[in-house]
Amino acid sequence: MASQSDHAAHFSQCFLSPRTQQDIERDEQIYNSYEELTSQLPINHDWPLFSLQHYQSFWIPARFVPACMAIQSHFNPRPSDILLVTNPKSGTTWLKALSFATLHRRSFSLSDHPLLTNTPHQCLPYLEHLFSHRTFPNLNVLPSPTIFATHLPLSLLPQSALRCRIVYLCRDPKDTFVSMYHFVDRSMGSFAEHTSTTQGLDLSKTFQMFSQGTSAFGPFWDHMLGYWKESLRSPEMVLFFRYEEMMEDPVSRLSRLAQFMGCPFSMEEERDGVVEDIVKLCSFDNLREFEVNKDNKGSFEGKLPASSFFRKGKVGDWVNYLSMEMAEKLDAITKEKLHGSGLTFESSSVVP
Ligand code: PAP
Repeated sequence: MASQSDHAAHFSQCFLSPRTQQDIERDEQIYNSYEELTSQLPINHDWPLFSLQHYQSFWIPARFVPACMAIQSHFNPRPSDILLVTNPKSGTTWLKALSFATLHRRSFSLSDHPLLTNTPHQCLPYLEHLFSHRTFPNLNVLPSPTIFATHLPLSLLPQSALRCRIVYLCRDPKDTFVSMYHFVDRSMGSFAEHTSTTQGLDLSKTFQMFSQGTSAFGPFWDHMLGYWKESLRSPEMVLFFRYEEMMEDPVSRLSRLAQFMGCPFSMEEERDGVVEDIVKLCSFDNLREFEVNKDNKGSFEGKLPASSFFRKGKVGDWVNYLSMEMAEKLDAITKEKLHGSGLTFESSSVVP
């Protein structure tokens, strides 16, 4: 069995391979050119804390646009690799934990598991972060298969990304919005000393922006549709999940995920309750109690408190925050935008 810290260290290996001064200068120049291009894009400052830039029909958080360009030109996964994709606040943390624990289930025991001491985001960092270092990561040094994660829409990924298997997780936009609202509101508190934004976040203003598609990696409908259509075209390459279905039957969804990732559970594992053990390990109530996930100080990625990724983990919590009028409006927009695609969201009932 490997030790807990082994896996989290893997990603830093991408930056360890020796580089000549020439390589470093070349990467610097390329990133400078990405920043130059970024500075010319339309910008929106309406969300507090992060500005959005309009890049190739999507609103990308400004600080990730150069990384996005770097991913487009240099992300070259192997066919064995797996890419997890989500709209922000659709259950990324959960999907990262489940897929990490499933792929590496033979390397770690439950009592000495990396998820006990690393946040799911430390175990599986975002491509947007890996490509934000002003030098290109050498992904070939990572073990095969490696799981990557991103919020980028399909149309912004390079063609090479379609060589690897993609797992897409989406969520009822009403709950996604409410989760995003709380995340930003909460982060405003954490960032208060760095910003002048200390007042509570305006629900109706942010709701309006989200509904118009002006949100991180939005419009949310185009984000979903890109992967939905690809999952219909190539179901063996794109697995499409809904948060609500995973909540309803996590055991069967996890079995499907394992099969798709190329590491199906054996009959012995099923009989021994390995699937249930992983579901339990990665459950909201369990993960949230680990000290590493209770961190309030903003040490995650140098900024965000790990605890801000664990709020309620419920389906249908929107009823506690949105008026009926707001809910109907967002449902109508979602329905209209997804019309004819076959992708729908049943109205999600509240879990108290
Ligand atoms: P990200 O896209 O910014 O990485 P993401 O993990 O998608 O964040 O969003 C956090 C949401 O997932 C939170 O939803 P809520 O605000 O409605 O509560 C969070 O509680 C939920 N979440 C985190 N971990 C789990 C889990 N293990 N099971 C179910 N939901 C979870």
